[in-house]
Amino acid sequence: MDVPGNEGLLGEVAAAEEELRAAAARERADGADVEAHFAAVIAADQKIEPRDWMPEAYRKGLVRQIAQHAHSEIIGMQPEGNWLTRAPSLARKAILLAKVQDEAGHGLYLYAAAETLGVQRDELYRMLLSGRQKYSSIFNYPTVTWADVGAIGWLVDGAAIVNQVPLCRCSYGPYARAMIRICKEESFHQRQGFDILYTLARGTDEQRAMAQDAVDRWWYPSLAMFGPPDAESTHSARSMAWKIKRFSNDELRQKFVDMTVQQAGVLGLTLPDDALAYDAGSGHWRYTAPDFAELAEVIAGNGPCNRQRIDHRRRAYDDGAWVRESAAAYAAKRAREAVPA
Ligand code: BYC
Repeated sequence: MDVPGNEGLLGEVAAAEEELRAAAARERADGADVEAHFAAVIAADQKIEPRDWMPEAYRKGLVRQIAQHAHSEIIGMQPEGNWLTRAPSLARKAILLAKVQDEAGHGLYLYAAAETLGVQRDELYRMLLSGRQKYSSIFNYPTVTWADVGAIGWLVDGAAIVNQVPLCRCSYGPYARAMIRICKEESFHQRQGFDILYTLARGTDEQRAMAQDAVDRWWYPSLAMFGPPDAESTHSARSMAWKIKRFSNDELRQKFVDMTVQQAGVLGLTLPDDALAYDAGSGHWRYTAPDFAELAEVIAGNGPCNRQRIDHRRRAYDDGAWVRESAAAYAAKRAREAVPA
């Protein structure tokens, strides 16, 4: 039975749909206009939305970066997940559990953002599992002691924040919106890592040594997270022109060093770099660059834990097949029921 008074509504919806189609057709018909519109939106620091025309290279570049980012969040659950059953107290366990679950959530926001660009999540998973898409180098290092959980929180999440806060102003709306939520959560993550190291650094000699050892091992891989030096970065120039990236790899790396040196002082731990020196002229800390040949090796799949991380992910994907099949069968059933015979 029709709901009285609703008669005109469907007509309005149909008219609106018609208008949308016409608008889309106009955009497609007038290529010059849409390119100018895209350029104007970027120049005015406004957002490109999924409905807008965009150059194919912009779309592909975003899919590449957002997918790589999403994969990093999901794979990034493994090194810390390794310590969930061995956290030193119930409180530490609850905090770590919340953090690891947050990473899953970040992955989901990002896969959803990527899907607005016309790719399917399942397609992206398969690209990850077949090695066609990458994830951050940092998650290919092992977490051998509890202090590594602290070092990841402090250094890895610290680097992530420096890298990701500018992405909240990325020119692509869905990515920028996802990054706002992610960054708020990352700042809690960094604080939990800092708190673990702060406690260990004030504990027994053994605990202090464990904290220092973790910082020694995670420092250079954290610096490498920012990517190759600017001169060797293949995507930076275009990505910055399109306001996807707002700062270059080296600019962000420097910002991270400047921030972290001060924090190390508060922790009472040292960073493993004898060349660290404050340069009053530039107002920055001079530092030793990470080993970029090692970064290239890790990205190529030859880091200490690459095989283990992907094998784990493949198992999880295969083990979850029944869930995907059930969800798809349920959705198909609901769709059949919704269509009157
Ligand atoms: N690891 O031209 P470039 C997190 C690749 S999640 C692996 O400078 P671009 C967290 C790069 O993809 C951390 N690959 O690239 C999660 C490119 O290869 P392709 C992830 C790297 O895109 C859980 C090639 O090298 N964060 O923090 O301009 C727990 C040339 O590089 C890496 C993001 O994904 C690397 N480190 O700049 C805790 C943030 N560096 O794609 C923490 C978003 C470079 O041509 N992404 N490559 O095969 C970005 O900001 C940028 O993509 C990057 C690289 C700065 C990473």
